[in-house]
Amino acid sequence: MITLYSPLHRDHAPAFEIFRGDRVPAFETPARADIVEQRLAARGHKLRAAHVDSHPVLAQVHTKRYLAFLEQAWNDWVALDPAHAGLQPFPSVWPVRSLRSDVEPVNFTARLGLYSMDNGCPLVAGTWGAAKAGADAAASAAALLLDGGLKGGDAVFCCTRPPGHHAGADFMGGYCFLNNAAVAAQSLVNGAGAATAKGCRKVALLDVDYHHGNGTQSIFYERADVLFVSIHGDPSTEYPFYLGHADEQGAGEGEGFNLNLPLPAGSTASQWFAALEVACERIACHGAEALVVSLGLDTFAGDPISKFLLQPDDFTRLGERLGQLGLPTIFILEGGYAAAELGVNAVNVLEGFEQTTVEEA
Ligand code: OKP
Ligand code: ZN
Repeated sequence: MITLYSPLHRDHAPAFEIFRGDRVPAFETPARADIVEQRLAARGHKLRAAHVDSHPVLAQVHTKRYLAFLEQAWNDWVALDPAHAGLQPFPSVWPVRSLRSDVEPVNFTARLGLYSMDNGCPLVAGTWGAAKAGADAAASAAALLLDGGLKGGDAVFCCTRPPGHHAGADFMGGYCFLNNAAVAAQSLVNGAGAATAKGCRKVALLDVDYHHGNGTQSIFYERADVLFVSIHGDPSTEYPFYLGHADEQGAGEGEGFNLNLPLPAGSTASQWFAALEVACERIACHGAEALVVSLGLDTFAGDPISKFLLQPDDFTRLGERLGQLGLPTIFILEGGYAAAELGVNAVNVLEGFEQTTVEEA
């Protein structure tokens, strides 16, 4: 399987995050992508660099003012005081109900709050570069599938971080800055790549991260061309708390094109695979010409911040089931914080997928 990778991810290396009011080492670390990369290399998978600039697609899935803020955020922060170069900015004020979000303040921390859903996105000098490299990989993955004629079973894996699925059109959140899965889906619709490569009329986006992909859901909520399906921890008790319930089914033209399958914290592999069956049936019904998978591996039983009970073999089984859909597929790395096991678990999904499609060909 083609894997897209850039070492720029390492420049996003926050020293700490805020957890229970305290500073703790960041869970979302460069080691994550490096461990996946090492496992890929050990299994003989080849790495490639992205070849498409995601800028035009980013402007379709994110707002202009959010992109402008994010690209300049570190410079603005350090311009306030040279001592800021050694500090991670965090928001401390947010425009919740009754406050205005249409007027962008001048104050840096107020702007950071305007463009954040939580305090879970530590910013460093290399954040924009790492996030942009992830978006470029997503756009490139779509171009590769389109250039290949959207053949069933063709797949590209984006071995990128930070993750993206919590990032909405105009906000960061939950370690996410740019929504890579949305960039991939939108690129497939656009028909990037060769002049002859027509875009997809229908795309399915499956999010298997433990945490609901609120950003991705919200970006496509009123669209029928991109079906969003997610299996995740029940937001009544699990992050991101304020989205991801089963009654969110889409709106306007998108009515019926959003499917949330929340499961209680502590759910077993058999419960999880029952939900996957429902997800796959919905995706098959959609008549999608391509699939984007937000591949979070934090459903693993050993994950330090999540509460599902999947084992390494279950990830192979996940890949096999996705392979049976017979669709050209983009896998995008999202969460997964048991770093030592992340390589095996991620590559198990990819190899499960490849085995299945090879047998069917
Ligand atoms: C990201 B992904 C705030 C920390 C909040 C929430 C978990 C984010 C998970 N101090 N962290 O979906 O794996
Ligand atoms: Zn997650």
